[in-house]
Amino acid sequence: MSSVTVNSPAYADVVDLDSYPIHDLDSDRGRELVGRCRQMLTDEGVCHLPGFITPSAVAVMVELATGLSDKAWKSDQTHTIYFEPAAADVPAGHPRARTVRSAKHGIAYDHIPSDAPLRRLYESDDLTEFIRRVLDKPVLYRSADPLDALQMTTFEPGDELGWHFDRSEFSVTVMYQQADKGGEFVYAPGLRSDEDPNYGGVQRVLEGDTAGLKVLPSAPGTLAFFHGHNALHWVTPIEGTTPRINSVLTYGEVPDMRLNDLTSELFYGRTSS
Ligand SMILES: O=C(O)CCC(=O)C(=O)O
Ligand SMILES: [Fe+2]
Repeated sequence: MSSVTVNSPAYADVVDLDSYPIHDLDSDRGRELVGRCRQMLTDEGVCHLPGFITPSAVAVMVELATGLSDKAWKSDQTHTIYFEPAAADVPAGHPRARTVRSAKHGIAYDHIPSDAPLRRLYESDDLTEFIRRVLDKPVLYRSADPLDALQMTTFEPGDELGWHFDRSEFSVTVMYQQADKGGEFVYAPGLRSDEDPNYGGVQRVLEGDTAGLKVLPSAPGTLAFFHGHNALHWVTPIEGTTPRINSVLTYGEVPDMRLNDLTSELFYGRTSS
């Protein structure tokens, strides 16, 4: 009798592979999944996949983040929405002159145990390939940064991320725990384009106009892709007592992507070199 050995991926307990067959991307179901994600990204600038991470893996990550809280680096800074120095040669209230506040607690990659569910998933080539296909990139690499490649962020009560446009073209996040209140990811899809900075529209949002804003559904276990370069977004201040906990998964189109020392000091309190 012949036997067939089915190799189970190292992340088989981490991803709901029935709904999200990232181990089998060339199958009909795999192709359908990638197609659906690309369509969502094109239509909405975001793609959110609820229940991507299994509840048991989510629970382990929450426990890990809680146990590592004394290793989390608290950053609290003001910056412009463009992460550039505030402009002095524009009228008061202009988006280039305004500053916002961002406060969060970052747990570096090297504190996350190598058998942690999200590390096993992040370090698999299957996930990188799934993300590459959804983003339609010719090549995609995991970040080479020992602190930033896969981190966990805890947003404690009072923490927030001020309005900003990401410097990078896209981001990939996984949600583990939502706050009781606040901690919502609010965004303005397509508010600017590479051709048009739309300062008037940006100023209106900064002054409190909520027309056109959306909230990203972020139940625990959701994996999200987000084009944050042209969509202004913020994470609203955390209220209540439960921290918001998530991970950002970092990728690049070059193999040796790392943070510069200044950014590393800011977000992790140290450099990796
Ligand atoms: O925490 C989030 O959901 C988004 C984080 C974000 O916008 C960023 O890191 O630039
Ligand atoms: Fe962002």
